[in-house]
Amino acid sequence: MNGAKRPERFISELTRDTLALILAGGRGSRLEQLTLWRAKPAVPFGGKFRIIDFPLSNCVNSGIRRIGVLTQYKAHSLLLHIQRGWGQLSGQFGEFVELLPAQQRLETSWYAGTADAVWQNLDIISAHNPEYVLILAGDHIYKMDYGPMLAAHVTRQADVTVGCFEVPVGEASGFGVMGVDDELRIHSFVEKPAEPPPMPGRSDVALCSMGIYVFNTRFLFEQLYKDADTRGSKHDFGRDIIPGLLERYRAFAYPFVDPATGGQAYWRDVGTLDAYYAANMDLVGVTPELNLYDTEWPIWTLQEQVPPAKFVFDDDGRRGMAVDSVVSGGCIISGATVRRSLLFTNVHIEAGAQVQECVVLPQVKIGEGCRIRRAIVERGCVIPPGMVIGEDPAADAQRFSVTPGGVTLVIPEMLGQALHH
Ligand code: ADQ
Ligand code: ADP
Repeated sequence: MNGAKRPERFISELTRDTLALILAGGRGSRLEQLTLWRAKPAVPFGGKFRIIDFPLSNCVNSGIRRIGVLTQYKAHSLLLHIQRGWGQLSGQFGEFVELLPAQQRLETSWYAGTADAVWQNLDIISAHNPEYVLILAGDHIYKMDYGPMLAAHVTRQADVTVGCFEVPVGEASGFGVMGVDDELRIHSFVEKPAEPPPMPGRSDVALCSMGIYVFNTRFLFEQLYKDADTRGSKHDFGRDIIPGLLERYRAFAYPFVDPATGGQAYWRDVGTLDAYYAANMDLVGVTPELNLYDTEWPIWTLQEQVPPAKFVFDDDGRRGMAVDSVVSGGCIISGATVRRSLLFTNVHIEAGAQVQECVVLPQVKIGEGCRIRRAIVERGCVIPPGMVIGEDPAADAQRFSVTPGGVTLVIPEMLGQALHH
């Protein structure tokens, strides 16, 4: 192993020898109307990003610059974002983000499970000839250096390494739950168990899979060939591949901890509208858990050509202002007040409007005198003057969609507006 000879280059040689595959093709319907026409990884997040920018940035910042994105359902918006925003990794110096849509080849069909999605791209993976394949989900929000995970994988002589973190037992049934020995070797793995087994000596937490995996390439191929021939397999990493290899092969867990504190790191699967809303709202605080201003670990995205945000008095001398808020480029706030909100690109808010605790996606217009609180406003909505949202849940439920947590989701169709963008 090269690491023994040149320790200072150990990790960078591993990352250079790795191909990342980002799975971005699941149906992901729990974000409801936000995923009506776009895949979950393409959903806007954090004022100017898309969810997929997080795993993509993690790869680039980790030094993994060969990346395939496996797309399937409702991929148009995602494809445009990646082509426009990530096209600069265009093959020069061997770096690329390659789009791998389903149904590209004869005799294959739509991707069945996650393993099938990778299986259908075996020839493309082979052509790149990586030593390791890092499999990631396109819909998780976190900042992670994959280098140390690769290093742990190689040092332990693992066949596969699974990223993991601790989850309260009551919330663990949505995950793959594993049992490990003192060396972190995985001895059991159950996908989404109804009764998640807790960690030994810690009855309140379960050790869960993040759905991210490092494989030795040859080993991955062997497992995928075997799985393709297995009757009854759903061709899914969590359901079939990982549980099926534990007995004979070396599978290890890699705990995702915050390198600064040694404690659990920030990781979110913004699976529901309430979780999506909470994760966005978190960012308007003074010191959010997820720091987007960290120059050590920038989150890269499509930089749209927009003018700076602008705040002006209206004709009646009312001040246009935003406090405790994130305001993106192209926004104009004219004699309106914005509090504890995120405004994505090109949001215009007219005189006298009050916007509080809202997540406002790009290209929205909020008319004069509107009062809106605790809402997610979808891209392209034009809120007519004087409309009140978020003050009367029963009335809102008639016109809009209200989450169990009491957040109102507004999309153009609910306002009687044609598709717009
Ligand atoms: P889930 O999140 O339920 O569990 P899944 O629905 O398979 O896993 O999605 C994983 C990723 O793959 C998502 O990014 C999704 O978009 C994508 N995907 C799903 N089906 C796809 C397909 N056919 N083609 C391409 N992409 C596809 C997984 C693991 C659990 C783990 C959780 C952590 O199975 O063990 O605990 O992730 O969130
Ligand atoms: P977004 O940034 O919100 O993902 P884009 O401007 O990137 O939207 O558009 C991506 C593609 O998504 C568009 O070309 C269009 O095909 C589709 N699209 C945009 N808005 C809608 C909509 N309201 N309903 C259906 N498809 C839409």
